[in-house]
Amino acid sequence: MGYRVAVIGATGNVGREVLNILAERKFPADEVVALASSRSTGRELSFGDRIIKVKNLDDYDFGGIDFAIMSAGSDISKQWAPKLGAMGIMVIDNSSFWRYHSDVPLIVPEVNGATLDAYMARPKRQNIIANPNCSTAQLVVALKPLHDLAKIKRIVVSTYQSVSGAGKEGVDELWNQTKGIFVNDSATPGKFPKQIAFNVIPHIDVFMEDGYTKEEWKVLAETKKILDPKIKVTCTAVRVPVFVGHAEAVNIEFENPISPDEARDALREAPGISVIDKREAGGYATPVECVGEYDTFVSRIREDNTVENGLVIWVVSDNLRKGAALNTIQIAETLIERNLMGKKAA
Ligand code: 11C
Repeated sequence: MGYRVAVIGATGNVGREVLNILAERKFPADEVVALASSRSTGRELSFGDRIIKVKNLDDYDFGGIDFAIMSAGSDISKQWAPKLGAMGIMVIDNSSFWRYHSDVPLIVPEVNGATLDAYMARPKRQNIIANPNCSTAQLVVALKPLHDLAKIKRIVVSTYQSVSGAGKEGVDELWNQTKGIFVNDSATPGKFPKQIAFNVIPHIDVFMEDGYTKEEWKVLAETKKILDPKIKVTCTAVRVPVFVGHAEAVNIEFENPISPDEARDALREAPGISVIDKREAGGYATPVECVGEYDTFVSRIREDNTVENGLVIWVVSDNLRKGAALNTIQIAETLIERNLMGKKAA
C-alpha cells in the first residue's frame, strides 16, 4: 500500500513543482490531492501525464492522508499545520512560520536528514517538519562536506536571487517590465521596490532593526540551525533579473587547512552536488543551466588568501526545486527510507 499525499498551495510556483517532482520521482503514492483556496477549486493541474482538479482546502476531509506538503504561505501554515499534525499527518512546510520553533526540525536531507530518527522517536511531537528558505538550502548542501573536512568558522554570503523566489507576481513583473522598456520605455515597480528589469536590488523581504533584511537574517539563522550554531554568518541578499535559479558567492573561513583540490574532491563525493569547475570561459554553472535540475552546482572553487584558511565558491541551484519543492519531497522520502512512517511503500 502506498501513501496518500495532500499538496496544499498546489496552484503556486512551488506547489506546481511539488506535483511535477512527485510524478518525476515516482513517489510511492496511491493518491495525490491538489488543494488550494476556494478561488482555485476545479482548476486543472498537470500531474505527470494526468490532469488533476484542485479541491478546496477549507472543506477537504483529510482522513487517511499521510503527508501534507504545504506551500501556501505563513498564514495558512500557522493555521493548518498544527491541526493536521495533531491528526497524525506528517506536515512538511515550505513557509517560514515554523522554521525557527525549537521543537520543529528544519531539514535538508543531505545535511541533517538523520536527525529525523530522534524527532520521530519523541513520544510527543507536533508532526511538523520545516523546509528552509531557498537560499539556505543550496548553501548548506555545499557547505556540509567542507565543514566535515576542515570545520567552518565563518562565512560571507552574497546572493543573486531570481524573481521566482517572490512568486508568480515576481516573474510577471520582470516579464512586464522587460517588455515595457522595449515597447514604451516604462517599467513601473509593483512587487519589487525598484525596477527589476536590467537592474539589481539589494533588498529581499523586510528590513530588520539592525539594517539587515529578513532574507539575510534567514540565511544566518537557518544555516546555524541546520549545520552548526557555532558558524558565524553574514549575508547580503540581492534580487537579480533572472527568472529561475539562485546563485551565491560564498567566502568561507575554516579552522583547519583545506586546499581547493581537497574541497573539489569532497564536493564531488557529496550527495546532491555537481561540481563544474574548469578555470576557463564557461567552465562554471549559471542559473539558466540549473533550471529543472535536482543538484546544487558548485563552481569557481579557489583560495581566499585574505584569511588563514580560506576558500571562495560559487553555488547555483534551481530555487523552486532544491530550494523548495524538491527538498520537501526529499524529506518525505527520507522519512520513508528510514522506516519512520509506519507504512510500507507500494
Ligand atoms: C526569495 N528566498 O527569493 C525568498 C523566497 O522564506 O521561504 C522564499 C521565502 C521563504 O524571495
